[in-house]
Amino acid sequence: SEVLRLLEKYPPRLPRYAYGTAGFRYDATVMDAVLVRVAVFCAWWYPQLQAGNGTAPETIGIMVTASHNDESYNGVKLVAPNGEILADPIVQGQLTDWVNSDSTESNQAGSKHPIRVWIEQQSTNTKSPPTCIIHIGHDTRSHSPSLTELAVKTIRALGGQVIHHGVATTPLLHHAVFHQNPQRVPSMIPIRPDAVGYYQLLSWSYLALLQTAAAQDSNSNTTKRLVVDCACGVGYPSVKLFQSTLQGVISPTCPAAPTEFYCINGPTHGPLNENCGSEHVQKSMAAPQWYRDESNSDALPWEYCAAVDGDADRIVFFHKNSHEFFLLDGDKITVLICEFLQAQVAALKQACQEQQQQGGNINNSMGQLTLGAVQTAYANGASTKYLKNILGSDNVLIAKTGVQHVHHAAKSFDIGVYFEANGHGTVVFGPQFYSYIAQAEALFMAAESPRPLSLQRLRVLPALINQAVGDAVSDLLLVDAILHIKGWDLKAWNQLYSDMPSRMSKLKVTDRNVVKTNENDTICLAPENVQEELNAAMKEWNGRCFVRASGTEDVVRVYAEAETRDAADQLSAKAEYIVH
Ligand code: NG1
Ligand code: ZN
Repeated sequence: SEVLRLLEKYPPRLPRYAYGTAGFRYDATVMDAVLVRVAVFCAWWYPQLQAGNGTAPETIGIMVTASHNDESYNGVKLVAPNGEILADPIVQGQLTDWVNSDSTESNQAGSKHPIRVWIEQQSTNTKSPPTCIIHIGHDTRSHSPSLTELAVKTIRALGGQVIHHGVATTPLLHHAVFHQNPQRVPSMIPIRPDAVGYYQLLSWSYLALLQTAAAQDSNSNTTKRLVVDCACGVGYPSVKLFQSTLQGVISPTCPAAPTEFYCINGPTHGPLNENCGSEHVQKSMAAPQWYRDESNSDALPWEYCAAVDGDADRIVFFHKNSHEFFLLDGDKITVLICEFLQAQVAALKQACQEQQQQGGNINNSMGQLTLGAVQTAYANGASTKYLKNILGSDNVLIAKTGVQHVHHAAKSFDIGVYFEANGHGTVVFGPQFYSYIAQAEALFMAAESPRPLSLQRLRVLPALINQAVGDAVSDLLLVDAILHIKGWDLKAWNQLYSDMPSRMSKLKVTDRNVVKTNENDTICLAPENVQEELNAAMKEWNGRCFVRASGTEDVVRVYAEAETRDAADQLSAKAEYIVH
């Protein structure tokens, strides 16, 4: 069969492929075998996902990208049927097992891999209905189209249908899978599971949120310029498409947005993620190179800037002028969003109580909404302290590195805010949130009272925020709208708390996988004695440090923070020495 031929033509090129922090990610030259096998796996897995209750079929997604890594890498991320990152360890294990099975031959015991047996049983009759429906997209790397084509060919050879999004951001692909099931978010209008639906949803919800600021003050009719560094990747066309959709939505009744997004570093301007993009800005604490017109880079207004990564699922903000640079990372974004949400939830609660009192109808059946934040061990200690202060320490969790883990933990709250320090994050809303909002709506509607601003804001957030996955464009708009509502610039936001001095470094070691950590990366379990030595170092410099093997690069990462720059640097050096 065609599929067996593809498996033979693209044999595994590594002794073993490991499922990393966000799927498989390797040098692009060894990824062809992975794409063919991932595609087979999706076609095999798909029929097991169907509920069989007559509802619209679920779909899954394959995203070809190596995110923040340099151009030489490529990778594949899988979108689960609920639109989120594939997080099921059993499925990840099955997939890894299949990718590494030498699928052209029987194993020693003479039994074939069950997926190979399944392939052989597939009839060549590929007439309707399709055996599976799979969304596919890819980033702007030079090898992404051909790797994607391998997956497309494989799926079609198995009688599957491909919904091809071409060059897409990772969050757009998640949007498509998430909204394929129209019941996922309560919405008055159907949301299209494609790029058109994605940019429309962002446009109208962004404007709706901004409008709640106009109701507050009227002296805000000057346009701000927000420079968006797009890492020389797909974020560039994405922000531009958003802008053109936004222009189409603006009408006489709907005023123009107060911010102009000025994109720099598009796909043809320079090397992907090199000296630019969110990873560069966050890890080197420096403004990006401007590839278009370097000599003139001082001409750019660097006061209000953001940087996204190579597949536009992460974002950080920064400010630069002649004498200072400061970074607003994922931790600062978490704090900004949590403060905003907490204020809106409190205001809505009060407004509902007042409305009930006026109507002489006090009932407490609306309950309480829990607001929580999830971070990883890389979160700056000052941000964790600040969040615990405002949300209560039980509502701040530390999860294992990787959005699949952080996202899952955030779902334990009615409103769960999560960001990794590198800017990868979003907000998730649970069923209790939607029922609370519906009850509040009913309350004000019955009394024929106008909806309070807090309600107008909270009800639009689930549309603006991509609840499937971290989304740089959605986060960009959310942060901009919150700052606008608050009347803040980056300086005011940055002053919420001061980061503790920290240092993050990468170590090349012979085998990074000998470093094993506990369930949230904070304790090193192997090699023996490492944690003991780290404990002694932390005591000596009165700081915090941890080490872990990267799941996306061939390095061990070392993180250290302490009260002073000097202590953080020394603690970092000591930790590096310990794991070396
Ligand atoms: P690794 O390489 O496993 O540390 C990096 C990021 C993660 C996550 C993934 C996926 C850091 C320290 N690590 O993982 O937070 O974003 O990439 O892109 O930033
Ligand atoms: Zn990314």
